Amino acid sequence: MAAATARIAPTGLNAQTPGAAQRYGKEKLIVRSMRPPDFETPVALLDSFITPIEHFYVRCHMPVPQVDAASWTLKVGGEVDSPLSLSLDEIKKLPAHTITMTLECAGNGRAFFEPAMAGIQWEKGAVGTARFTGARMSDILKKAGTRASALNVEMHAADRPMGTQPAFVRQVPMTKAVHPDTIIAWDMNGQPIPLAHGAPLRAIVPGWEGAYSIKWLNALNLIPRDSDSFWVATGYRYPNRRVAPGAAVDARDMEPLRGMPVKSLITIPANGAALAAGKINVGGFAWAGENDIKAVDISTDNGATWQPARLTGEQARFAWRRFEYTLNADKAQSYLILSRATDSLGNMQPAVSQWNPSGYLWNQYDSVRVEVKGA
Ligand SMILES: Nc1nc2c(c(=O)[nH]1)N[C@H]1C(S)=C(S)[C@@H](COP(=O)(O)O)O[C@H]1N2
Ligand SMILES: [Mo]
Repeated sequence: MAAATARIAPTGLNAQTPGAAQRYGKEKLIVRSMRPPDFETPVALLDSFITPIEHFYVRCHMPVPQVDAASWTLKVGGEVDSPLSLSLDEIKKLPAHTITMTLECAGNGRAFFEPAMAGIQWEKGAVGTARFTGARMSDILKKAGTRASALNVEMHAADRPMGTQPAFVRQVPMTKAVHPDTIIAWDMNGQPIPLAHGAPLRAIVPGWEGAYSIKWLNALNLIPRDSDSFWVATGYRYPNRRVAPGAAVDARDMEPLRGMPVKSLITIPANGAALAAGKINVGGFAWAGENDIKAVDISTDNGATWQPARLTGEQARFAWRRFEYTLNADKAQSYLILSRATDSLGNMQPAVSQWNPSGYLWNQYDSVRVEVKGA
């Protein structure tokens, strides 16, 4: 667990590149990469159920494209009876559906794995919760007439690869594509989706890792097989068995990521805080992809004993749940506060995350250390 608390004041590239996140209105975020823009939310700014857009993390594999909403089209083709090209206005005429979703990058927490691997060194803040409004993907597919032969929906986007990078094409299996909560969104937190978050249209595939929620979406291609896109065939895969940290894993033993594992994040107090002895409010969020949160427990004795936290606030199927705990810190000493969530299927956060070659799904107990001073 030491790795999770070692980095007390994450700064990313901010010191070298002051204002790098300004053009996206993301001044308060940690710059992990400038080009393409990859910005992480400091944990202190995740202390609200809905993450305001200016605090919402940004993950881009390639530069943000130029978009024109007025001439935008979403093409639907492949295994359909009538291929379509829909304008934004036509899509907005379909029944609107709002989903409150916790979006998290599969690589959130990558920086804590030992041995380290290549990739954006996300710590705890490549996650946020927003309300997305859009049309159901199933309504759009129905318009085109889905054929029985369709197995997956390939999603294409307007961002263009850098150098030899393959285009960002992903697929979602038909069953998830037609789920009533899978939408094609034009609105985020009550405003048109901002450019960095995929304007004018993005897929929202709730409960699954963030890379399914394709930004700048411009085509759905129904296919009778698995996509041969690099980002499906090779990327976003996880070993089907436990492997030793640093081990090479055969490509045949790698399976696609789908839902997200149970996880918690302590948003108050801040790691490293100096506090007066007495009652300390501990709070944060817990989430588990498609599953609900059943319990969050807190330990202040390195995991020997656990006390239940209160689950409070709004409940939404694919969103994180607030937890609160009152710690009676009557001793002047150092406290390591651990949080451990359990989901509706009984899955519990592990004490140690399973290492994997791409550094995905880091979900071990969260921890913050605070120094309590006598009165
Ligand atoms: N077209 C496109 N869509 C994309 C990406 C991308 O690089 N290009 N990044 C994905 C990844 S890896 C994540 S985690 C989420 C991040 O969404 P956000 O930037 O709105 O937070 O978008 C996904 N959608
Ligand atoms: Mo991601």
